[in-house]
Amino acid sequence: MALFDSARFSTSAANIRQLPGAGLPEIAFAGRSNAGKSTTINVLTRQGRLAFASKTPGRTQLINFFNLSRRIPDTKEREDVAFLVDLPGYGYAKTAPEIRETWSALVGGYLATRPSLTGVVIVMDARRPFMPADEWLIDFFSTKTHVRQLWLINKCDQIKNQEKSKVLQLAKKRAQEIGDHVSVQLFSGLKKQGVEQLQETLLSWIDPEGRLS
Ligand SMILES: Nc1nc2c(ncn2[C@@H]2O[C@H](COP(=O)(O)OP(=O)(O)O)[C@@H](O)[C@H]2O)c(=O)[nH]1
Ligand SMILES: [Mg+2]
Repeated sequence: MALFDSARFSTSAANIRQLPGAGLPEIAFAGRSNAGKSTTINVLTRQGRLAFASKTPGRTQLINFFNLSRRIPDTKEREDVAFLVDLPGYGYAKTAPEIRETWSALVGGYLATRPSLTGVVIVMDARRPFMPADEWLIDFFSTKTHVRQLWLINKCDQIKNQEKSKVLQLAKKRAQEIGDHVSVQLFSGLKKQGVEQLQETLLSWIDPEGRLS
């Protein structure tokens, strides 16, 4: 989808005061360090190095904003329509206490107070989905029905087909119990599986009335 190809790095924030002014819809990518958030953004936008997929877990302690834009009809100008937001990962055992504190002030502060937050993609490793920190996030948003959730079960190339359908079925049942604002899908950033489904879901969040296409 052209909208996602338009993604460009916009800005970074190391603390809550550096966050850009809220306005256009924002889709945040949350999850444990190393779950594949950055890879997912790269695959979604078809840009190999947009959100640098670091091999060193827990290293990126910045919130990175990427703008999505479209051409204004009948002009050569472009306008921003939404942002993808790559959040620093949580719950990595080696993380030093001071980094943890910075993390909760920054990510916790962003997630709890951002008025333009349209949806959260919770990226999980299919081999160990729904870890305590994921559950915390799911819980936090469960009654906030204006914020959509997508549980992205990533690295599904690492599990057998039988396991895949089991994980998906269980997760779907839970999502339904929470409400219509929660959806779930299997994904592999490595094998680029589930990319179209991801794009469709995110587009429906940004543009529920189909005005952009
Ligand atoms: N097997 C497999 N590895 C993946 C997949 N997605 C990401 N990875 C790897 O997992 C590691 C962490 O990915 P990254 O995107 O940096 O995770 P982040 O910390 O959540 O941003 C990297 O070595 C990626 O190559 C996937 O779908 N399958
Ligand atoms: Mg990352």
